[in-house]
Amino acid sequence: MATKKKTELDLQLNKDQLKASIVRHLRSTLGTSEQKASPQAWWKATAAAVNEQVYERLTRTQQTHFNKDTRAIHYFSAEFLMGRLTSNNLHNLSLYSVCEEALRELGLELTDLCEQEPDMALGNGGLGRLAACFIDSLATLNYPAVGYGLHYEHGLFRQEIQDGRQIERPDSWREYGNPWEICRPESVQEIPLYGYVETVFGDKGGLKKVWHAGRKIKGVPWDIPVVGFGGHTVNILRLWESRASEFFDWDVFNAGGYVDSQAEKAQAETISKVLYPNDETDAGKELRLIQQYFFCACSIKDIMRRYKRVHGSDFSNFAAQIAIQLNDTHPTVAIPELMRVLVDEEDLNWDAAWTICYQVFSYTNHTLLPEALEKWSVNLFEKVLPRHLEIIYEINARFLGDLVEAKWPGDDVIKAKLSIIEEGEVRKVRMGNLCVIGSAKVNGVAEIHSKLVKEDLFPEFAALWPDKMCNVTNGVTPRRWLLACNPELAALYDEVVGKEWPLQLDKLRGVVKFADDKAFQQQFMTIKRHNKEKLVKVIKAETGIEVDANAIFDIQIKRLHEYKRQQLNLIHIMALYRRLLANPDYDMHPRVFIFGSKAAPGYKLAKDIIYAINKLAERVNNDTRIQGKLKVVFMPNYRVSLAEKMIPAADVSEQISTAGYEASGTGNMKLALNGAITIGTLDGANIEIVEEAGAEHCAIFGLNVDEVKALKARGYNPYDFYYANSELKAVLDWFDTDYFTPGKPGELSSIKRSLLEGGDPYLTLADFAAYSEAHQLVDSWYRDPALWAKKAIINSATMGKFNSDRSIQDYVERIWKLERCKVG
Ligand code: GL7
Repeated sequence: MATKKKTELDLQLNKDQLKASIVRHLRSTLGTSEQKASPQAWWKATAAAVNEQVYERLTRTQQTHFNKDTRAIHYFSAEFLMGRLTSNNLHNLSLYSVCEEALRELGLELTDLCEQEPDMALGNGGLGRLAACFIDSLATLNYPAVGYGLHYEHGLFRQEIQDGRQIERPDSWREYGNPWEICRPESVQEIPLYGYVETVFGDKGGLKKVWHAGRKIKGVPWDIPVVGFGGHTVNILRLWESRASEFFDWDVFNAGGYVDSQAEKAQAETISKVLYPNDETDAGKELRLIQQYFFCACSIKDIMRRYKRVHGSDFSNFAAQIAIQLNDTHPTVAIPELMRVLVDEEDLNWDAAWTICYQVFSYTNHTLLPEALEKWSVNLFEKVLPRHLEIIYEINARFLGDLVEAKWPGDDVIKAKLSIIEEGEVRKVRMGNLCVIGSAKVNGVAEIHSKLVKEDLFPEFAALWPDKMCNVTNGVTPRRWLLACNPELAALYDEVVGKEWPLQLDKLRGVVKFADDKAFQQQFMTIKRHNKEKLVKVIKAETGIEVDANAIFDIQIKRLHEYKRQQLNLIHIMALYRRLLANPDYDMHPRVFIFGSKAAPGYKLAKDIIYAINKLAERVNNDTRIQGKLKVVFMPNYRVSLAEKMIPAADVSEQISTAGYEASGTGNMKLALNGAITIGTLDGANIEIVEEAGAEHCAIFGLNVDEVKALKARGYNPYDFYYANSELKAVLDWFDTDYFTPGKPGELSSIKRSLLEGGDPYLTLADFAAYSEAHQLVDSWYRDPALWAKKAIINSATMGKFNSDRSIQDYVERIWKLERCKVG
């Protein structure tokens, strides 16, 4: 105890020390002075001062893990949507208020300095943000873990809105330097690509495969320290940047082809240039396959290097030491890569190598959408990764020949379905099948989703391996998504349930007994009010739109996709507008509908929906006839740091996907945790949110998964709903006029067409009437302030299950079998 205290004291800075450190860094690291320093320089000096603490703990963590030779989880993900790190790191080191005071004495506001930090937007949406929450939880729970991914030079595009339309601009998150990353040239790797495979005689007799690469790429690792809450464990997120390797550079250069060598160099460096902006779809592009292979191969080499440092070439401990989680199918190529390294480079026989592989990997499925299950053409694979294609054929032959044949003798239909290779005009490698075959465990991300993975997506695999499929419901880190983003509510919870809730979110259940308490309700709603007032200012600054904090703030924030049904929200707002125009006394509490959403650049209809929301906003917000009862706001460039401002201010959370399509959702958890009431379908994690909060405290509407399936099976005809509901018909017909786009009729017609001629694949019209009723119910609840406060409090207080620490603990128990490792 005495020694523990000493180490903590050693590390804990006081205000004066931190202040001195910031000023010292301002001068010695940033080369400026208190008089001249820009806010940007002050932010970097602050980060440098914090890093002194971070690095000390990082070193201790690495030494402890090395000395104890611990088993570790390696989280492979093409995306880590980290957002900003300053406030997060300060909170996790318990330095936030110390830093706030130190800066105040220097005449600076910490919250202003935090605004200097660009978001690290190395992800598209939920999948990437989940990876970021998970590495936070792993460090917090003191598990040895490494995140592995790509060091994209440009993260997700910056969205500008011009005349209502989305314009994509490059994101340059590290243009002026990023204080949180450390380059590690000592751990550079070289990665082969292209070329051909030769069969030779091995040293020990027998045949051996040698892959002669056509090109080699250098992988440079950048480490982002991941500070656990409490500051004990600091793990790393290791991101690989591609560079031209000397291997080909010099060859071409010496042959006199300097310009060609420059072209190859540019191509090599293109690999980690930019994040693909497609959410839930696969571009099928060569560069994307190369990106995936590049970061997986670098990471496997890195794991090997570390393993061999201790165990040499004895691989008998490999599976006991190493667990690798594949975040979706994007890193699947790691499976044949590990086989290649073990068989071709380490000379293990196939069976020994496969036994290791099979135990090391597990796979998380994040979506049922067919367009997101990656398939690569065999030709492309053969060109880029010729040896891997051979290995995949071998895995497949053994799987079909042994396991499938034993279970379903002579059944070629099942074989065709389970094969890693899809036959057809263009033969394809099915990465989903490879993942399932090569993994010890396969999990979905919410109860209903995991059930559908088992029953609809991979039923034969589930029959073959009944224990392989499991569920781990997603979660979010309460440090970022309550403690840091909603400081007033966090302080209230500290008072009422004690300060342990950021680690034990279930403790918030202790708040439920105050849900009817008038004084508590008032405190809770005053905080909500303050958060709304702050958002009012942000909205004004970002869009020029004036909104009233007395209105209901109804928020839909997520990627734009037809299955998420922003178009349902849109047509409902149009219906409300019509009701108000038809009857100025139409009885409704004033509402502000707020959207935040990026569309994939090539997703035309999604972009049209953004345009329609903006055109509707222009019309509605400037129409004095409706007396300010309705406002529509589209917040440009939705990103993590904007989410942190919007979520605490939400009254209503829109979670309205077609049942069966949203694997989990995580925004739904963040909004409810901050006291928003969910309007939602019985989809993804909404189902579990309702279970926790109680059905009476959520506004659930629409078709459930079985009803969606049944309606589709019967044959859904959107015209049935169009003709049967005169309001719906009028709203859809409005899209063909120039009411929202003066002088340009038809500019919004694509939306109507998709909902009628297009067959409305996501059943928007089928759910419209129920959705409209749910809104009326929410409106009636809001007019009773005590009732509303109670529901909001209960929602927030019952979200303990959705702590990402709980998700990680589930992964540990069901899949990873890790031990915690206390760092002194
Ligand atoms: C997603 C799911 O759509 C989303 O529902 C889930 O919460 C998230 C994390 O598990 O994963 N799948 C996916 O491909 N993307 C997601 O956000 C991009």
